[in-house]
Amino acid sequence: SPTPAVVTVTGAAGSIGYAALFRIAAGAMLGPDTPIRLRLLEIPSAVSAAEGTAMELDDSAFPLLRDVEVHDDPKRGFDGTDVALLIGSRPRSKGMERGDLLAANGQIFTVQGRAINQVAAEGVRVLVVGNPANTNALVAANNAPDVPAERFTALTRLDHNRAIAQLARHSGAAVKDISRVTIWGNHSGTQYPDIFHARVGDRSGAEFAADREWLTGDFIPTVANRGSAIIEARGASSAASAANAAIDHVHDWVLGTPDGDWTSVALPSTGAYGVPDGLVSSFPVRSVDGAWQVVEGLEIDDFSRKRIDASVAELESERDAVRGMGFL
Ligand code: NAX
Repeated sequence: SPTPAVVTVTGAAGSIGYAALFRIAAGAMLGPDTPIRLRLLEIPSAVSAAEGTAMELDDSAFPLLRDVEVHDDPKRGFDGTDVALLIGSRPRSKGMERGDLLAANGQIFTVQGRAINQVAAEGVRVLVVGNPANTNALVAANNAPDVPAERFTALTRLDHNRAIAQLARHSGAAVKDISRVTIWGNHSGTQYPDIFHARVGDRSGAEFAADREWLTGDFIPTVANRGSAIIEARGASSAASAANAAIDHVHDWVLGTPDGDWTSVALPSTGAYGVPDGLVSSFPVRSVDGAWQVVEGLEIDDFSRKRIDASVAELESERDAVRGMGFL
């Protein structure tokens, strides 16, 4: 029978963790043939809550679930991990400045990057969900010098899925008939959801993009500000949709993107599309033999270029800030 995969989830007692763990244990992330060993990593004050979740995981009697451990020590939580979902991070509290937020998270992702470097499995794949996700992934990758940088990614799949949903609603096409949407840049308000290369049923996304009033007045801001709209409506931030996107991300990374399509992933740039080397920025990517490949050669017009550059500039300023604090 296939070797079990060790999956570590940080922030396991939080909302996204709770929404993700049961689906991971049910096989939604690594497929119906891969047994799962779960490692829940939390801070000490949330270990008891994580243990409650572990009890519920037991009580679900998932056939694929081999065992569940709860830890508050990253060296134990990441021991032998094949897939690490870094969901826990320090949220922005009232009166907290951006610099304080980057510093608090710089600390967390330095410690976790080092632990992954020391104890994770050889082929470890890392997905950072906790915000600021791109820059947290950059810090973790830089603190794991023995792990290839491309194994560190950040989540923009939720933005990608939101873009598909908005395009489906606007065009009347079914979600399954929409492909080749791209999120560029940072998982933040500056992200650029690009539909110029998309397929929408048998039409081209560029046809829809030609309606600039809809594109700039509705589509782009709706996708980029969707997180705030969810908080406004629910009184809590996106949880199940974020968990779903994290599962989609790892699923496609391990099992491949569908033929003829691509997805969006934030990963360390190797210079494609003029994005400075090393920045963890979102690109159009395909998963080939278990590794991400940036889709090359897409034509980027001035409209898109300006928006990609603005988001990349924000990533550079976040990088400069964490570098100034000594995390890189
Ligand atoms: P919650 O506050 O419900 O849960 C976070 C959990 O992380 C808590 O249980 C906390 O104890 C734990 N935690 C904090 N520091 C930790 C550490 N050093 N090690 C282990 N665990 C730690 O937040 P939730 O709604 O689950 O959101 C989690 C993160 O996802 C937030 O940073 C949020 O901003 C981010 N998001 C990212 C999204 C994306 O698309 N990239 C979308 C959804 C979400 O906003």
